[in-house]
Amino acid sequence: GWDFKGLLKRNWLLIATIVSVLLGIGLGVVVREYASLSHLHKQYFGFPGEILMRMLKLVILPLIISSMITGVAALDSEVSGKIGLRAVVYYFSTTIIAVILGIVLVMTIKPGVSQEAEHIDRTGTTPNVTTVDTLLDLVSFQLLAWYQNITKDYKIVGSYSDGINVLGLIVFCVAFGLVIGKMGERGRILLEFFDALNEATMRLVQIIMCYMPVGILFLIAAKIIEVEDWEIFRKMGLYMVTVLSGLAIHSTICLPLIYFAIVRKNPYTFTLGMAQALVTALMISSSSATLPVTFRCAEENLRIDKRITRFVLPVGATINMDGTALYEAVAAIFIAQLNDYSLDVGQIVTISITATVASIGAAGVPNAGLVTMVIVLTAVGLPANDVTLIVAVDWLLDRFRTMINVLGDAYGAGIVQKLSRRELERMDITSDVDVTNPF
Ligand code: DAS
Repeated sequence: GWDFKGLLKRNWLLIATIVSVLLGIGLGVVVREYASLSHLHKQYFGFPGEILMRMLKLVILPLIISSMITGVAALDSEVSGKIGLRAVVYYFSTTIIAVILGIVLVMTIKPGVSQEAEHIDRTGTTPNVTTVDTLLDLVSFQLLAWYQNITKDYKIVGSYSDGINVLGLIVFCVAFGLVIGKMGERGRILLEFFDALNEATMRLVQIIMCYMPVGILFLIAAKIIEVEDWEIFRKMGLYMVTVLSGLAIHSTICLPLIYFAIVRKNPYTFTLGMAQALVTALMISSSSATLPVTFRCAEENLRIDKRITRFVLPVGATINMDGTALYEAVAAIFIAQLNDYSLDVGQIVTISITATVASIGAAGVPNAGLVTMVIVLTAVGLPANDVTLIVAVDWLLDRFRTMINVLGDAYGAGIVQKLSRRELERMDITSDVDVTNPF
């Protein structure tokens, strides 16, 4: 028969989260309509949501450190090299597919052609970010600075290096993990320490997730109260439709097809298993802050091997952003269309390459993609200042592209696990350090 109670029990958190999204929207609309809150009161109103964001941000540091270090150290370097290579091939190919999809859509729909651009405010300062900054961040990880930055808000305008540098953290953890893996008996102590740290962190995450429905309710309600210009959505309608349909096609057709071709299992069951992480990403627009939930969904619901998730998810949350890449390509060509600037084939190719680079360089925090847009615009000679044309709707698009970024990482874990099953099986027989047991 149909086990309705069991279904409710297993998915209560997801159901509660979805209900709270709906309640939050309702509450936001009502308060916006009937109460005029002062600035201070708006802040109080946003408080429960802010708490959720901060709790999630706090656990990602121990989570990334413990999962990356144990993930790398538990595999021998040959195996981790192979798994890493597969992950990188997956990241790249799916990002390129997303970019191409975006370009095809924006060139067919032409959202920027013959649209009245003077409605849109053209003033603003230019964020500055270069490819060199991105490269430097690989080796400029500072723990304390990182912790300070993670707790303050990410600013759109300002130096890119002021943001959260997860990339540098990952590079450090990979190096550290490789060294531990080679240390023999003494390294084992550290490995066990970080493994226990990981377990403790995941238990904290479990507690935080119980608070999630409350936090999310107020996050979305506060956002609805705060938005000043709803009219802009109508003006930018076609542009938003282009980005959103690209994201929809990528997540419901492209990624599932690749997954099915390789894993031979139902991709939509897979997507459903990730639902909690997807809703979270949609609500908080940060892949990094969603990471704790991504981990839980992938390991608990989809039963993906921890040796894979510990490796593929944190790196994916930082460099694999299909949604952002698609968005960057669409936005750049949209801006070209607004400027009556015709692009030749070479420039289109440049856009696809720089959009990929810009998505890799974007940190997994809100609006990061908007900052790295500058790389794409300047590469084809468009005014970098024109990012300001799309700022007003970015808070909404950011949510959706973050959701697709997270989904892409999860599919990556599923696919890399399938491709690495032989190595994993061989390790099951020879290895005695067990990091695979769910707690
Ligand atoms: N919001 C982002 C993320 O966390 C990146 C972006 O701004 O595109 O995935």
